[in-house]
Amino acid sequence: MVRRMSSDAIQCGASGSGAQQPPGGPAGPNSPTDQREREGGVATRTRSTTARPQRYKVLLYNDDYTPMEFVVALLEQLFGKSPAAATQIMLAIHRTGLGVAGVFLLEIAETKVAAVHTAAEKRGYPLRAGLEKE
Ligand code: TYC
Repeated sequence: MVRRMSSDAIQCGASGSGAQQPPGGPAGPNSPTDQREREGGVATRTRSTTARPQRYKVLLYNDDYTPMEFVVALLEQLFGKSPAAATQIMLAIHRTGLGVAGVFLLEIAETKVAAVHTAAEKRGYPLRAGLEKE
């Protein structure tokens, strides 16, 4: 795919009369200067890869006091898990120490972590959540 990266475009300034000659002689019909003029004075580059925004795992950590039912309910309500998936994730956290509740763009992931902490604190539970780059 060829994509013009407008945010990467380099403005080359004046390209009409008064533009400087590049060192090494006058611009021929295929010189970079000539090409630039045909592209409206904006030098462009192409990329062969597509940028994908970084995603973050929201992790839940095990503790000895938060009730299993509360963790399952959070996974259903905040992370959209089915009752069966929420139970499996909760049990995996209980056995291994941590687990992935979901994967999100940074701002959303941060909001989820805050929501977990707010809900747990409201009930007096020590449940903790955190982020990890995907
Ligand atoms: N270990 C807790 C208990 O036995 C349950 C639990 C599971 C707590 C997952 C936190 O993220 C957690 N009640």
